[in-house]
Amino acid sequence: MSGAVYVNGRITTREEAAVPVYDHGYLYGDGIFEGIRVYGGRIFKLEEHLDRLYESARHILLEIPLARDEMRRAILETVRASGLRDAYIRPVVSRGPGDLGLDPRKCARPTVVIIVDAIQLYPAEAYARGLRLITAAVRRPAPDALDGRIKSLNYLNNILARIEANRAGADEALLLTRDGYVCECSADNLFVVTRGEVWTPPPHLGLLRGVTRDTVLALAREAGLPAAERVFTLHDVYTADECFLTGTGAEVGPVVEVDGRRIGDGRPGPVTARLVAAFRALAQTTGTPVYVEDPAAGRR
Ligand code: PXG
Repeated sequence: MSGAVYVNGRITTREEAAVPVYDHGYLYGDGIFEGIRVYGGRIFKLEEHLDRLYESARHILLEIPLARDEMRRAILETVRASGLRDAYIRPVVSRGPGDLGLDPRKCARPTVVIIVDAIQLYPAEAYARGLRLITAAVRRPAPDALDGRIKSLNYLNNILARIEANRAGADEALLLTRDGYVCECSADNLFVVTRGEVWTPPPHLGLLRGVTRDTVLALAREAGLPAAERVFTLHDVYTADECFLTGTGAEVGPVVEVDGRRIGDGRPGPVTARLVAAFRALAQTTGTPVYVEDPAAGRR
């Protein structure tokens, strides 16, 4: 058995875990999720991921049937049940089983799933040589269509972009806003480094405000680098000294080519390398410990 899965209060195996086909998460993508990493038995940025989970729920008027403390406890219990010290955690809260109409009022109780499994790492070779991106023809939805800050179960836009990248033989797709500004990648945020300044687009453009993104902005500032949210175009990407992407799965990944243009000298850059090292150090040394007695449960 690999991993453990919590479904509505019961922890089971990957093989046995199931949700009803009438769940509106399945029928309509009506729900939200998170992607969290466990490094060396510690959950990285758990509180930030919980913040975003509850904010996404609030936006879509989904009442998570667990209070935040209960959700935190359920996540910890599921990781413990998996026995894994390095893992990927996927909490998913969907509208729950309803009927075939999309009206969420038919769904009596949201479904809560927490998947804990081994992490599928990107090949180390991709980090050493750097990633190649293409700009997708498909655009990120405008925030007044579907705000990218909701980490929703509607990933078709991202998947269409990813298919474009796959068909072009690229590692990832870069998506623009309706107005042509750089937004984010299919499952990662994007940064450029130009003349020592670190830029990433602001969340109101309709991107997911990545936990890794916010962490890297803070690490850059701690390292004394000017780091800012800026609205910019592909011109700024093509002419950047360095480019990298950030995400829970990818961590900090150097980008060396975008739309056939070599970025900088075509190799992972020094600022990126510093941020990769700073991020790894933080991920290995901080986080919520999983395998210690829960202080609340410890009172006898
Ligand atoms: N933008 C989008 C659209 C995302 O889905 C990020 C940015 C980065 O956010 P974090 O908080 O992870 O720094 C994501 C990340 C995966 C995976 O397996 C990641 C995401 C979604 C699905 C899978 O890496 N989201």
